[in-house]
Amino acid sequence: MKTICCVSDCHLGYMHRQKKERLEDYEKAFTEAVEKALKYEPCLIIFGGDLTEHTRPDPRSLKILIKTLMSAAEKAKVVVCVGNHEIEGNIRTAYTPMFSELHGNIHVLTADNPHVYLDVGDVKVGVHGFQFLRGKEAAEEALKKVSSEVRKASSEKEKNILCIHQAVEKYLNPFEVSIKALNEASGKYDLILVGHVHKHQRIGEISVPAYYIGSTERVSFNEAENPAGFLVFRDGVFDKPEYVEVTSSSMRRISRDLGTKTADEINQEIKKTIEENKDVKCLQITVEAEIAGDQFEIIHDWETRYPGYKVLSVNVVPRINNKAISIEKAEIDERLFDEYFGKKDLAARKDLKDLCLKFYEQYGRINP
Ligand SMILES: [Mn+2]
Repeated sequence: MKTICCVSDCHLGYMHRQKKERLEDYEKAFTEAVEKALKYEPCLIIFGGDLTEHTRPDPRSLKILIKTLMSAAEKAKVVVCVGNHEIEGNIRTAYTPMFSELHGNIHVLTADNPHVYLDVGDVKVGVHGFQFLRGKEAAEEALKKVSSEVRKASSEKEKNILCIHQAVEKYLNPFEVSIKALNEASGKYDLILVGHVHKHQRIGEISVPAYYIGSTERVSFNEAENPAGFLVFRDGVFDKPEYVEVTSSSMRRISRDLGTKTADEINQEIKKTIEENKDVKCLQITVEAEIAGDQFEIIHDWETRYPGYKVLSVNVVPRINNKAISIEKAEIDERLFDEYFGKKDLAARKDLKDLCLKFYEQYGRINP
């Protein structure tokens, strides 16, 4: 048996942090993963779901997806699992099952059509699975039913692979598939592939080789430390896959406690951190500090100041000491509005101040 490649969670069409610049990252990572996968001359490419971010993908993402799947299908058998991002209410609202119509080599796994048997060289490979199912009961029942229909491989010339897109116990909470349920099903399979959790990892609790395939590009700063890539199984060996990285936008998250600092000192610290990390494309800085003096001076428009980043997210979390909690009672009057507008550099905006004052008079007073 030749090589099998697995690609998952590409999230085409995702606009991370509303940044248009991020759209191309998901596109590039997806096309690069498939192009690189094809260089391994695989007999089979398995897609683990969530290929698109939205249930109704934008035309550009859909075009790229169709084009890429069609070109892959010219060179290999293609099996596609349907992820939660591709389904709105139920499987009828998903576009993904239609991809079966595109090419004789493309098979989409759904609960209505959960088995495909492929002649791969001299080996018959059964790929089994179903679309993402919400809820533990539905997912475990489908797993049980689908697995009961699988005939366990009786020789080296037969292999069975399960491919699902679900949260497995211990890997994500809430989960739909328990370790127990997956282990009970695992006897029928030689390999279990799962999409949904974006970090590539082996699901070590299962008695056969089982893996989260992993995503091709990160969708959140929580994934900053994850590699981005796809999986390659060579020569029918399932317990030692190769993880091939693809180009992704480098990401880093930095978290610091600055103790007690003035707004100016906090700004300087943030500026230094931003300038020290220009080697990454996506940077998140979280700074916790007890702010001495005025908070108004804290800078918020770092993204406009440093346009070289694709995403630059700076959060200042003020830590409140007990002293600060004893709130000074202040009378809200025009003088206070003047002070606020002065500190915000908006003294010239008398119109805005008057409007705020008017709204306060109209809606804000507790005792009119
Ligand atoms: Mn998912």
